[in-house]
Amino acid sequence: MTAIQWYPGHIAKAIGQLREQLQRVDVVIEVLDGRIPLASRHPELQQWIGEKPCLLALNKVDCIGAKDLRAWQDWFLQQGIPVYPTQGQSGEGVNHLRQAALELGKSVNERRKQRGMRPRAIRAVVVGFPNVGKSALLNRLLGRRVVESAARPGVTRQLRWVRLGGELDLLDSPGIIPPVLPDQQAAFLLAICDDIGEAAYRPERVAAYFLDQVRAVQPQAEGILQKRYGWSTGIPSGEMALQELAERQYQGDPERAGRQILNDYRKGLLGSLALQLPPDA
Ligand SMILES: Nc1nc2c(ncn2[C@@H]2O[C@H](COP(=O)(O)OP(=O)(O)OP(=O)(O)O)[C@@H](O)[C@H]2O)c(=O)[nH]1
Ligand SMILES: [Mg+2]
Repeated sequence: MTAIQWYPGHIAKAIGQLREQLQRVDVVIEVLDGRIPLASRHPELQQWIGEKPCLLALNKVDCIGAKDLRAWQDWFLQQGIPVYPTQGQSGEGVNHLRQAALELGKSVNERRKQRGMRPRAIRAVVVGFPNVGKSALLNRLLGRRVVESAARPGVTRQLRWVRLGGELDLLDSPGIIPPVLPDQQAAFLLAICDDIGEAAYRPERVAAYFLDQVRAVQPQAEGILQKRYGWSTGIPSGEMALQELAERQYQGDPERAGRQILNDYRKGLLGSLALQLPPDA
């Protein structure tokens, strides 16, 4: 069984540049995929950031249920981490995030004032795993479409400062991911959510994992899946369900069946389904 690993060259390069730029920023905005908040949190980022103020944007929250969102907000609060639910597409929650970033960066200008210097724009970097919606959020924070944002991982390839002469300067950065993914369950979740390149996995295996995961964390959604894919009740595993669907509708090709299911989920056609719940929920 081959493990899921994905570490394209542009990411290795981006990490070096990002760590350099981190010295120059006032505030770090880490963007998480709201469907899989823990699997999409970069394990080394906190260490790189050091004492810099950091806030979390829990993005794509339109893709999860209201109850699960509340549970995540409570959980992060318990950890003492400020978290801001956002929707990069509609812009929902972005004003709160902007205010929080400005508030966290405020001390910069207080210090400058004491030294008789003029205030400058607060510098914030938007970081996170690939395809979690960093560029979409950045465009929303700025109020216009400045950087490219599209539905596949690896769209942003270069770090780019966007200065509009206002109170906030923003640095867009390519999605980053650790060189190895030791937690393969998390790697499967990243694959389901299209947060790593599709060359790194077999869609049929990832789709089968998805079906098992939905059954484990969102059992109420099983009826929706059965209806949509014509399954009878009691198919014991995601793999068998996928095989059955492949034979019935895809000329025995589980890869095509798997792709269909993953696309349906990513487009929200299966409903709002978080795939990770807070550890104690
Ligand atoms: N449903 C939903 N989709 C979103 C949201 N925010 C962004 N997207 C979509 O997610 C996809 C990825 O968005 P990008 O802004 O390119 O993500 P990124 O993190 O910059 O990706 P890379 O540059 O590849 O690392 C796009 O199709 C966006 O429209 C959101 O809140 N909800
Ligand atoms: Mg981007």
